[in-house]
Amino acid sequence: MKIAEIKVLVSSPGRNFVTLKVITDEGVYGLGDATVNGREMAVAAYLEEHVVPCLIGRDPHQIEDIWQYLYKGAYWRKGPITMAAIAAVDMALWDIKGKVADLPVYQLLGGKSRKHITTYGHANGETIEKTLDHLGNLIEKGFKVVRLQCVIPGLGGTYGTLGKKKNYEELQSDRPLPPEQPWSTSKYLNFIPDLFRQARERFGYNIQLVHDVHSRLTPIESAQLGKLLEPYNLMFLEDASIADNQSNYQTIRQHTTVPLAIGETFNTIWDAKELISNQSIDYLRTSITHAGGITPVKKMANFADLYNVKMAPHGAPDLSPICHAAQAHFNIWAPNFGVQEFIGFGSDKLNSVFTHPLHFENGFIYLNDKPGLGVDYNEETATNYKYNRSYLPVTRLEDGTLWYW
Ligand code: CS2
Ligand code: MG
Repeated sequence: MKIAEIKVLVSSPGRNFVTLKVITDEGVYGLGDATVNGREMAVAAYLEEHVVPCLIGRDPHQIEDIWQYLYKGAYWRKGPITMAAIAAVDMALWDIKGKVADLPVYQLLGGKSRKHITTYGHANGETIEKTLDHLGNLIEKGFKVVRLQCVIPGLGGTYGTLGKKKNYEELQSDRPLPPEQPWSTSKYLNFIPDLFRQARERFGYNIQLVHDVHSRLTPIESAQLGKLLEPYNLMFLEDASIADNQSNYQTIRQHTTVPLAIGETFNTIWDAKELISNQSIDYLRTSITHAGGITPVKKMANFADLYNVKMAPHGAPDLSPICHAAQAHFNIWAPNFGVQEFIGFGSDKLNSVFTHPLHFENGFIYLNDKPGLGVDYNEETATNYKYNRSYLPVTRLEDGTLWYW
């Protein structure tokens, strides 16, 4: 069997996605997600110009060798664009191998370690009351874990809230240039503990809660927030601070026992090695698309398991259903799986292009037993949804200083 053709497919069914289709000379094809939100065309070009020519004629079963070729052989290693491109190839090759073996990919990884995949949903609102009403709705839907994000009074829209938009897809559609959002750490620190105090008062401690700081605090500010949130027993505090300097998390760890999660922006194990080996974190959030594919993320999970770090893959709406399917195969296998972020299966538009083997019930994702990843991509329908450049926002402090979004 040889790779005969590779297509880089860009479409925007509600938001932009980059999909790779690897087609063999025997007609079997595999699919991979190559979407980097706000930088989609950089990955598409990397694939078309620099990766595809090297793969035509290769044996698609050589997943590990092709991964090493694209990683070590690139010389200019690592980074979000390179690793998303490699990830898409890797996902597609696992898809092909599963189809040829007539087995779902999780069987090739080592089989099921659990019957279903625990998820966490997103509750957000303009006020604490509306956020907690949303939390109540998600509890009724069966979620065992929920993320709380709320507009900070005096700041207008902030990370994780929809403002006047109805859903995440609308958030991306109107970004011809990066929108600017204000930020105030003091307003945030003075407000967030009350969100969780009221959540516990209203719903008690059976529901597990998480919160995404989105990397906006300095290490000591994260430590302050962690200590303030300890009475509310969060499952984890995500992206408490930037970890370009991984020892930032040792500072946080010295001051608070709140469990820490990080990793959605990581693209190799080197972004997380010290965080894990120093036991500075509790959950690793790397996604199959952003971190190079199933092959490396499986290795990261094994390394993290040595230090009792659990996997909590990123699951935002900018990861395509192909990534979510690949993560479901990984999650059902991973011995140290923790929780999967889940924002629903998107719109009719999205589902007219992508099909996947997942269904959601009572807070859990279940995986239907189809060969490979169990996904498909309708190329004809996809042509109805043209790519439109879109950016993530940027954030400025109230004095105008550019800050982390
Ligand atoms: C967020 C993401 O889901 C999360 O935890 O951090 O929604 C993130 O903002 C987006 O993936 C950025 O594209
Ligand atoms: Mg996040």
